[in-house]
Amino acid sequence: MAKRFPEGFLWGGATAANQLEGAYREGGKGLNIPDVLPGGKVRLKVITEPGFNFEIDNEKYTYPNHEAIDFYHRYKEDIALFAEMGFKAFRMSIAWSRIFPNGDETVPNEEGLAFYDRVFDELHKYGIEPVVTISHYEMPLHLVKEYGGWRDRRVVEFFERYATALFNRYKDKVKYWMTFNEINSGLHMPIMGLGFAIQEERDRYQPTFQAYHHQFVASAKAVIACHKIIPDAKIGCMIVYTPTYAFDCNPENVMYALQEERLFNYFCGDVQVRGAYPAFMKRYFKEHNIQLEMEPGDLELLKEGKVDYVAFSYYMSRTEKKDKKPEDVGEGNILGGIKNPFLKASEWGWEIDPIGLRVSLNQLYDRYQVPLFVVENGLGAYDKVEEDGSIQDDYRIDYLRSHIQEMGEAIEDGVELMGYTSWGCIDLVSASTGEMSKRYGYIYVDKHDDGSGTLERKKKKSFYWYKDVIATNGEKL
Ligand code: BGP
Repeated sequence: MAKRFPEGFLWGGATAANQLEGAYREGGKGLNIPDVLPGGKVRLKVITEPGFNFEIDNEKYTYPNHEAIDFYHRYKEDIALFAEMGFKAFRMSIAWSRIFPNGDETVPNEEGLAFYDRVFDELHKYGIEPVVTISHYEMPLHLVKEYGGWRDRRVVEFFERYATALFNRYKDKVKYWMTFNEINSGLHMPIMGLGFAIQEERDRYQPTFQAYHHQFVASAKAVIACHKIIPDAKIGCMIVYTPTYAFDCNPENVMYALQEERLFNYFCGDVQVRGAYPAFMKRYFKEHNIQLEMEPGDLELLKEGKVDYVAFSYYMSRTEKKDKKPEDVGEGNILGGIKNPFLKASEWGWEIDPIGLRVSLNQLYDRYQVPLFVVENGLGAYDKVEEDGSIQDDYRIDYLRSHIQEMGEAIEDGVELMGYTSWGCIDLVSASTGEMSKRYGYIYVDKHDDGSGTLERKKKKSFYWYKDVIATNGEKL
């Protein structure tokens, strides 16, 4: 039995500029990180392992996100489809390199700003609230090459300028903001989150946490600017949350799981929500010989720039034990967790755990006591277009239904939940594979891994299902 979702609950879908816009050299846009990340098997290696050098090698690799699904030219058609499903909210990101093509300019690119004006206007035409991520894995490439990404303190100022330009321009159009997408993912994928490619394993310590400090200061400055420029806006942090279970009741494993959970799930959120470094990081910094360089006033800024809500993505849980062997690790468990015998996994090995979403919502709310927003969740799957043109994605409906049910339970538990924007509401390029065939959408896009396809949009079975879910405010699942 579905639970009643609150009035005004923000049902919708989520996307990111670099995964759907395409038009990667149009409108004055500069190159950014995903523009040079190849698609295919090599992608996961490039984003997680040391040694990537950010040089484009068009001969050797494919770059499906250069055209992506061409939202840049087709946003009107796509937004009309979102409106048909009854979306109340649409999560999207702004490509930093459309606004500041190199990242270190002082004057924003008018063509880039105008593009997002058109998108916001189109959304508002249908009463859809834009929910905007300021930076979703797409730092301008120039900042990466010239400054070493977030390792360089000067980037804080560039980001502040960028965020402030957005607040000033869109203050009447956007009331929901997020600073950095999945900020904690930089611990595993520094290229995507922190804008630098680690060259050796040891870079995962001093440079990584220095880069994090800069991001925290930048986030705090953006929060302060947002509150000043748009007093009725809400601005959140955004983390990838994977509740971490101990494999068994052996206290060694319980402690290990707790440590992993604190570092991955809570370190970033604690700084952004509570406005201070958590006590447990002191020991971690000491043990890994990390000495953060701070400027006077940084700690006060963190305190002042606390976020209004916690947004998070939820795809899977993680199971840990202290002395794990390589063969214990589940295939596709990108965070290195071990296989959970109680769970089935997606075709990419992501373990499906709807109750884990209820656990996450309760844990986050217990810890922070601020409104929560599920801004990503969904099933990546291969879809088949039947001869009659239909796409019967019952597996996706099952996944989403069970997760929405658990959200209802969490609301009953007392959690304050603002909304739900499922990931990839329209098929788009996958972040981890760089390909099209890992699909999440309610809307199918005729585009394939080799770049072929008409880009035609088709409604899947889940399109009609989600439309009913929204129309009944989550009553009919
Ligand atoms: C999150 C990212 C998204 C997204 C999603 C699904 O980590 O914020 O950008 O793509 O995961 O991941 P994937 O595309 O790798 O299946």
